Amino acid sequence: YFKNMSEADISRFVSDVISKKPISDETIKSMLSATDEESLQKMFSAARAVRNHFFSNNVYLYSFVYFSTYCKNKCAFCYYRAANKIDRYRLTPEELRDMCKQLKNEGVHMIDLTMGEDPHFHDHPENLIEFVTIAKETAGLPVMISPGVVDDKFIEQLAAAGANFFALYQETYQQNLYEKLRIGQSFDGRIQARTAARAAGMCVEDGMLTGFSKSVLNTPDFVVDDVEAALLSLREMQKFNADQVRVMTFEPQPGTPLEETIQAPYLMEIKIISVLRFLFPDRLIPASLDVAGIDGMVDRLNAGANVVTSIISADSTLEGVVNFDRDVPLSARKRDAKSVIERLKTMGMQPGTQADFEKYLKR
Ligand code: SAM
Ligand code: MD0
Ligand code: SF4
Repeated sequence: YFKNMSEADISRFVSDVISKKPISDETIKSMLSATDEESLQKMFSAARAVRNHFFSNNVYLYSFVYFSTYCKNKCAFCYYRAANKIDRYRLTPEELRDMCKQLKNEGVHMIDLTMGEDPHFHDHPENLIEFVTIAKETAGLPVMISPGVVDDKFIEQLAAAGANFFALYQETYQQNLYEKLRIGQSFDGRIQARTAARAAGMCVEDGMLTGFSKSVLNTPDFVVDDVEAALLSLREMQKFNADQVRVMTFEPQPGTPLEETIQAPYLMEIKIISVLRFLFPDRLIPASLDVAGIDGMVDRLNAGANVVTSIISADSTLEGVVNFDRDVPLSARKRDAKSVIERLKTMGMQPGTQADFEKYLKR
C-alpha cells in the first residue's frame, strides 16, 4: 500500500487517518502483507505522525504487578495454566503495600494489578477490592485491573473501589480459534465483561495475539493465515472501540500444550501496531516489554505505540506473563522505569505528565 507513495501521498493518508476516514479491508491486508523495507518504513513513519498528532512525544508508563500467579484456567498458550507444575506465589496485602510505596516514586503513570484466575480473589471480591484500595492509597496512582472474567456485580464493585482501567483481551475474534486457546471459557462472556466494565465507568483495554501456527492448532476449519486472522480481529475490536488496544506475539511456554510451537517472528505484531494506530488513532496503544524487552520496545514505539507496559522494578521478585527473559537474571532485565525513561530520551520521546495521562482516564 505504501510502496510507491510520495511524501505528499503519505501526508494525505495521515490527514485522512487523523480525520478518522475509514480504511478498507484491501488496504489493511496490503499493509499487513508488506515485507519490503521501503513500504514498512513508510508505514511506521505514517503511524508515528498520527501518534504524534494526538500525543506529541509523550509516552505513558505502566507498572506491572502480577500479584497472584495461581490460576484455575487452562489457556493453551499460558505458562500459568492450572496444570503447569510451576512455582507460584500470591502476595499478602502487606507485601503489596510495600511494593506500592516504592512504585510511588518510580515515575510510572499507572499500576496494572494482574492475577491468574486465582479463586482466593476470583471467588472473593472483597480480597481484590482490598488490593485495589491498597494500590490506590499507597501509590496514589491510577489502577488498572486484570482479573480475568468476573461477573457484573464484581465489576461494579471494582469500579466503586476506584479501579480506573479494566484489561481483558479477547485474544482472537475467531470463535473456533478462541475455543482452542481459552479452553472451556465463554467467548461471549469475555465480551460481556468488557461491556460491563465500560458501563460501570471504567476505561477498557482489549487485545489480540498473533503468531499461532497452523501445524500446531492442526485444524483445517479456521483462518490461520495471519493477515486474514488479524483483519477479522481488528474489525471486531473496532466495534467496541476500547480505550486501549494491544497486540502481542504468542510466545510458546514450557509445560503447555503449545510448547513445541515455533516462535513466530515479531514483524506481524509490529505491523499490527501500525494498523491499530490507523484504526484507533487517538487511543492508548502499548509496547509490551514482556514480549521482546527494551529493544523490542523501541521497535514498537517506532511503529506507533505510545504506552510502555510490563515495567517491573529492578529489585522485584514478581513475574511477567510472556517472560521472554525468564532465564535472564532480574538485575539484567532492564525492565525498570529508569531504564525505560533513559531509552525513551535517546528516541526523542519522554514520559508525559501525570495530569496529561489522567485526561485519558476521563470518559
Ligand atoms: N488471567 C487474566 C486473563 O487471562 O485475562 C489476566 C492475565 S493474562 C496472564 C494476560 C494476557 O497475557 C493474556 O490475556 C494473553 O493475552 C497474554 N499471554 C499469556 N500467555 C501468553 C503467551 N504465551 N504469549 C503471549 N501472550 C500471552
Ligand atoms: C504486559 N505482561 O503488558 C503484561 C500483561 C496484563 N494487563 C498485561 C499482558 O505485557
Ligand atoms: Fe489463567 Fe490468564 Fe493464563 Fe488463562 S491467560 S491460564 S486465565 S493466567
